[in-house]
Amino acid sequence: MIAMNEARASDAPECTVPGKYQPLDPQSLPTRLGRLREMVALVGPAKTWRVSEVGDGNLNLVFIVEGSKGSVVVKQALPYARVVGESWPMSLDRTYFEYQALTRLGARDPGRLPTVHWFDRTQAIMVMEHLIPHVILRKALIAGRRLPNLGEQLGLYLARALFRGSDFSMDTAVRKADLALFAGNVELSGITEDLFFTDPFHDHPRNRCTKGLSADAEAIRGDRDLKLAAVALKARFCSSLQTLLHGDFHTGSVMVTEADSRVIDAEFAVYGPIGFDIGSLLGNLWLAFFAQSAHRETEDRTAEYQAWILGVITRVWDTFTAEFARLWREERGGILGGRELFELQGDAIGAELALQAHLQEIWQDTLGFAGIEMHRRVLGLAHIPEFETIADQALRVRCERRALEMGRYIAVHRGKIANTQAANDVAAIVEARDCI
Ligand code: SR1
Ligand code: MG
Repeated sequence: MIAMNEARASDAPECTVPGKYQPLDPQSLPTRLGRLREMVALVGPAKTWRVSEVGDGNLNLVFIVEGSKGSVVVKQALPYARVVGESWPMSLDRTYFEYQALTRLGARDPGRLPTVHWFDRTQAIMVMEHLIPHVILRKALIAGRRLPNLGEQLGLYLARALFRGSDFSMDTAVRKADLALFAGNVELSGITEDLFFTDPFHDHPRNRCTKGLSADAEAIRGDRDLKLAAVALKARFCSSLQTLLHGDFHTGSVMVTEADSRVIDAEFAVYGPIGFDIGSLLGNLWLAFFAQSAHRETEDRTAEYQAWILGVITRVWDTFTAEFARLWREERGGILGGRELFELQGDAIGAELALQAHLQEIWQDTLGFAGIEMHRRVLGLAHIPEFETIADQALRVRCERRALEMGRYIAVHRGKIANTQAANDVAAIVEARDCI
């Protein structure tokens, strides 16, 4: 890491536009960042730069800057939500929270997040490592690529980041200060509270769905058991502040090669329940599962690739639990360490039972959050390319309806589904139903 200094912009004001925030564009970027020594060291002289804007997310500008020495990513927040436009104003502070989160999550599982080279709070700019030849995991799942290390790497990341950011690990004073810091990320937490847990279950103008699904959406708004699950899970998200979450850990927040998986886009970071990040990821993997019949050429290929996705889900969870258990045994400390009650009294079994109780609770939360994620990606504002790229509307409706059916089942029955095998069986049964 070269530098991460909020004061840097005022030390060297000629490096950026002094004073007021201004959005970058490919033409102005070399002039505005061309004298920044971190940029020159990594990319080369500004006259050699080629700049392209590649952001395809819902919120920010993302530029790739290539030059004679190398390349970097420059990410900048806009003062509004890109997906909607200027009618949805947003503060620029999300870059500050993302910078703080990337630093912490990166230290908890070294090598799994991009290096941050430079950060400017006023301009809401981060200069980061350009991950090449990585692609967004969603795109790899649409293309049907098999990634042999994916499940293990993401399971390890989840265990390390979520355990080491929790009261099982952190020093009390640091943890409380951090809790206060990320409590300030109110705008983005508010988006999750509304878009994830509430919008899909009532008639909100932000919502949209595929034409043939309007009746399904209406039925969901009248589904009391599902809405009870949604409000209970929202309460857990808001009140169970177990760890520092990535906060938006879907398959668009992971970049992959055959060998490597990297975690990006942590601007939604906030303290919340451990199962939230895991559920977001597994929910998106199940969504990818239900989209496959539209993206593979034959039924056999669909079934083979779907089996691979279900295997990844099992691998993520098994790796997560094994690593979480190792950290529990070897690193446990902090406010909730509790060794005085168990190991220090010679009661190793008690410590294992406490671990199992936590894992059980995390699994139940994981299923619940996955089920809600599967609803909001079909009925809410933020949809996913796995479904949006299906040109045949009738087929898209079938895929999305199956996702809703599974999402409902695992959210409502989250206390009764024993393990990933049972959850994957639900996916397979729903996929096989031809009345849908
Ligand atoms: C207005 S932001 C909509 C969604 O995009 C982000 O990626 C988050 O998932 C958020 O819910
Ligand atoms: Mg994002």
